[in-house]
Amino acid sequence: MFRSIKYQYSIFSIILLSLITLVYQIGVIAEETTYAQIQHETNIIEHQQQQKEVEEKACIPTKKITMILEDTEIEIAPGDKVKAWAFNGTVPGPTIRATEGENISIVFLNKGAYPHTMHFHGIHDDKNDGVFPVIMPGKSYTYNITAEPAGVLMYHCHVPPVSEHIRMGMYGAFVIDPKDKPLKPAKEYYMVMSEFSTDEKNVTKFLADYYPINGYSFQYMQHPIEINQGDILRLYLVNEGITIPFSMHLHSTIFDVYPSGLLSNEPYQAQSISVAPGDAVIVEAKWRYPGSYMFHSHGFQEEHGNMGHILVKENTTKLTDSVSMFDWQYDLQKKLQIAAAKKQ
Ligand SMILES: [Cu+2]
Repeated sequence: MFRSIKYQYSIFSIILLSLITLVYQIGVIAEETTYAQIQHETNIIEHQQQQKEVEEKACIPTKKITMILEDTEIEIAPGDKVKAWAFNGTVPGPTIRATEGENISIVFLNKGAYPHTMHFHGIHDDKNDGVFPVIMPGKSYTYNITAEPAGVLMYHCHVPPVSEHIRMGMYGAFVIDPKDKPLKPAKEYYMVMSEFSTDEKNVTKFLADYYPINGYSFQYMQHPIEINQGDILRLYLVNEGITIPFSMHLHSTIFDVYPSGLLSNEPYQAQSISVAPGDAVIVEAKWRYPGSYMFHSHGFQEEHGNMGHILVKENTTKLTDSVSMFDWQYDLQKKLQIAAAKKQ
């Protein structure tokens, strides 16, 4: 009897001990599972946070630009004015310049009477392609683009009929400096080729009345482009016309050309360079002899605004860094297009 009680007690003890062990193990497993789950969820949250930070960093614009479109009147040749749809009051609009890979935010405000957009050449998604949405009068839209590829591109309105919106003046140059490949020291200018009709009822007529460089006919005849003998003159040239190519010729030199305005292209030598509507080139030229030389597009355009002088100065010192003349050019353009127009 006593043995039986002892036996039963032993069995009971073993069962109790087993139960306690089992409960403990279940507890440990449950705790480990909960910990693993928390760890897993933490990893997901951390990953999402890192992803968000990467995306936010990629979207942070390093350059913010405001473009206000207004209906205005500008002078394009002495005594000749045209109605224009102008970015920030000028045709062409301001030249946008950025470094390759920079994130640019462009706030476009349409203060004109018609719908417009800003379309950029280059690489971007469809939200920032400037075809849709169309920006109605009084509305604004922010375009977020990355500056790529290196070279010279362009921007223009893309509301149909596009040729009319371009002829009315909605365009400009977009220069992208290479990030990791410094260019040779040069004196730098931009040249936007365009067409103007003085017939308000026939803005898109095939034969334009003026084909100016940077919006004012023959402006560089009285205000020549200057370069020292032996230094490089770098021209960022875009054709914003809607009809025929411009065949730019520089007197007394043979020059290097980056086809389509892209620095990734191998340059070649040329005596004149033909640039079709919507295309661009970068030209690098040097002069052996000091003097005053002409530049112009060959053909009909040269007698209709597309001609200027380059003054090559004698100098023994050489450029050690590139010098941008963009501000000088834009100030001259504003003075001629706006200030002169207001005087009359
Ligand atoms: Cu437009």
